[in-house]
Amino acid sequence: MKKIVLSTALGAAVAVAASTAGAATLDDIKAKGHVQCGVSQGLPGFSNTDDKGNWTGIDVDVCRAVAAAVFGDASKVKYTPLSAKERFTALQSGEIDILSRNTTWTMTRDTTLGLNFAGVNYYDGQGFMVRKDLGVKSALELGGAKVCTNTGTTTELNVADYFRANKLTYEIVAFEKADEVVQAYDTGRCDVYTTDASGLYAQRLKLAKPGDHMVLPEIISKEPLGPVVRQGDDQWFNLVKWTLFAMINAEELGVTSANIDDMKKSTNPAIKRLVGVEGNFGQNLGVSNEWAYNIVKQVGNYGEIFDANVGPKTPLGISRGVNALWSKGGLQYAPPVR
Ligand SMILES: N[C@@H](CCC(=O)N[C@@H](CS)C(=O)NCC(=O)O)C(=O)O
Repeated sequence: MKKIVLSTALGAAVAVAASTAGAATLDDIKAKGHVQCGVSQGLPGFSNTDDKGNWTGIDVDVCRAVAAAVFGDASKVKYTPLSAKERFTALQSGEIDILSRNTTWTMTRDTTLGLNFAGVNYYDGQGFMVRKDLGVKSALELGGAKVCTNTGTTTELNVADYFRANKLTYEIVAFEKADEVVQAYDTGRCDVYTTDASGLYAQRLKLAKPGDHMVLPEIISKEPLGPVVRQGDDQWFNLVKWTLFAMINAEELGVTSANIDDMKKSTNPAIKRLVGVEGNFGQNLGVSNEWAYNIVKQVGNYGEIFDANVGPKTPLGISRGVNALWSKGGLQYAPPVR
């Protein structure tokens, strides 16, 4: 990371992390030619490598969209797989430019880590998975259970709150690596696997017999997941934030990767601004006015990205639910491009 050298009153030079002094992350990224993106170590639908070793997922698509906005080329991304525990340090130290790793926006993370959450690309909540033959139909029947989970996550605190509030005892079995949690649960070291509900659907695919397991109906927390950047660089923060907004606005306006070339001829002013034929919206972000055109053309609008990675036709099979657009009864809402 770039260091800024300040002179102190005593004349000694101190190096200050550029992140806290308004570092030009966008300039650094343009100079090195790629976006360095922190992702998970493998969570299907969110960030996971396919059989050719390519990263795919809804979180990966945020990184690709950012690269499309900056370079007009969604492939200019390098990935750093990170455990839950490692992720914030990697961003703080400048090892990565953006963290896009099923990370919950909480007040503590937002206010004490020197980081900013740029939005929410997936509204989630914590759930529980059990073996069907355990015979349990509700989380309220889990008193005395051994509960498997990941360290360094919001999950541990939520589970403690939930069991305490419901006067249930439990024993936590926690691991740093997600695959260790999956294996421990699959081999019967615990009765319950708890994490974000989307994570349960994703990790269930890795179990020896996915059909032998069920997700219980209770959702015990709010887990708004989204991309994170360092504090102190508003230009970069704006770029990541508006990349997300562009994908949501595109869906709302009916602009897709398939029709965006025709949409360039649209007479709708909101579409004209989004696709860059009117206004200087890209320039104001420090990139080309084709920024949103490139995002949608190369990566897709929010709905396309959701459907391709986690939607009903994927192995995860998740319906839009609260992740539907606000105009369709969901929570996904973006301020206008104008
Ligand atoms: N959203 C929660 C949980 C995130 C988390 O780390 N979940 C685990 C379980 S789904 C995970 O990502 N595993 C995949 C990995 O570590 O690569 C948080 O931000 O703390």
